Amino acid sequence: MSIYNGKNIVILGMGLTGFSCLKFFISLGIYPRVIDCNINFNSKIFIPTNIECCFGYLKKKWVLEADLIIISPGFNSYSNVILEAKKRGIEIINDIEIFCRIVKSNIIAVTGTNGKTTVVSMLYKIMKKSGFNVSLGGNIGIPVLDLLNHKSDFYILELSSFQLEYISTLNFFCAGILNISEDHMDRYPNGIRDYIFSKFKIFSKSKYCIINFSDVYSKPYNLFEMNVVSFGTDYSDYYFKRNNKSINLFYLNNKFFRIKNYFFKSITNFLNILFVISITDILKIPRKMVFKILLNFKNLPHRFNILGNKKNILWINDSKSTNISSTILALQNLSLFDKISKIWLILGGDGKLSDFENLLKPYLLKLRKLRICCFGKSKDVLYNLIPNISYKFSSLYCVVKYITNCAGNGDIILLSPSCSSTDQFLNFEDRGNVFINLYNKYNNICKKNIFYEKK
Ligand code: UMA
Repeated sequence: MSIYNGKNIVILGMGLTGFSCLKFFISLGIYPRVIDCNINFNSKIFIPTNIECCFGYLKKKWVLEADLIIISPGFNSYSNVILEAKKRGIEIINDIEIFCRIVKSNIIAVTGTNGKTTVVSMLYKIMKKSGFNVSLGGNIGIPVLDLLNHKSDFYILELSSFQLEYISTLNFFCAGILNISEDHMDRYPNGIRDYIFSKFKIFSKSKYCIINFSDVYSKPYNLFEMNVVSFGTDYSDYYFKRNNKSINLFYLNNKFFRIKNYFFKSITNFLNILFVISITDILKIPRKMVFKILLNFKNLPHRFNILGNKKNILWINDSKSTNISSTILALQNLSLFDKISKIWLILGGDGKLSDFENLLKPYLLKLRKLRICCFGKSKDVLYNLIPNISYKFSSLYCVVKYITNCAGNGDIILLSPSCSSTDQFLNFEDRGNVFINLYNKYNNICKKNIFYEKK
């Protein structure tokens, strides 16, 4: 008998998370109810016929008569029904909480606004190559309950703020926040404080807490109660210094590595590297092995990927930039490039109620070089930031068509939209793939178009 037997359980959302939770309960002989609000929900055939389902709306009665609610990260915690369930004291948890209750192995948990998928992927690769029995899952796209099939000594979990909201069994071996900046403000009506609060939960009872000292929002007030390993500025345990041709990495003021010619053309990546090394040092993985893997680590797709330099115009796909800070980082990265003529910055999508005023402030001085092309749901807000250098379009297709007519020698075309993609695309990958196809098309690169083009 498990602690879940005999309970009236309802699963909210039947995406990746919901399905893995349903599989888990069925394996225990428990048959929860499931709800998905999508009217066009088309995965019903994958749900066993003895499961009670509600599709198209959030059936309040089922939610409020449940003993246990299993919530998917896409559900808004501030919806009336969820608030009412909380008021009535109904237990609400998620797949990560179920996982943490079961697993006794060491968990390395990583959160942050930007870069989490990259660092967990780096860490996983290094640990695997070093002979650790390790699994990777979470927000990266692998629901954690699916990891239970592969018994591991270490689990690396990428966690979003939405996932952290509903975990109470937090007892990680190592927890880290890469960075925090404004994102998902449509889900946090009380503003960034709630978002930060949810991220800070990751440190509760963690044996090692990896903290970014160069990031204002990432430092918890109770630092002195934690076993902190810091990275970032030169007041940190791990930091880097840049000179003309190389980057030097330091640990406790001792230089331990010199990176020549910036093998990662991105400032963010140096912080990511330090974050990873702070954990591999705890695990006592030889640094030689760590660097061997890091030096060969290819940027994940859609993250500041240079597509090519055709007709002396550089195309960069940074479709994963779904928030302001990520686009600011992309613009900062451009400072590593010599002799730029114009930067054609492509912004647009669903702005998630972000305050875009913050986006371009640091770049006001360099505006002569900047041209902004906006599309999608937030195009008007984005256009109005600096109308005299901005252009509006209905779609990414129209944006690229326009830019290719105007761009010239030494220009950079940067897709770094600052918005989520779901108003016009399936996800950021879909948006990035459309951009890649357009790059191929306008440069007469004959690659088989495996992705469709949106016009
Ligand atoms: N749904 C409702 N009502 C709602 C919201 C959603 O019924 O109010 C339904 C949808 O119709 C859909 C299902 O719920 O059928 C989708 O659930 P979901 O949005 O929670 O998504 P999952 O498929 O379960 O994927 C989730 C994460 N999604 C989100 O956080 C939005 C995935 O992260 C994650 O990979 C997966 O769990 C496995 O852990 C994606 C993401 O966009 C990559 N994350 C955000 C980010 O990185 O910025 C946080």
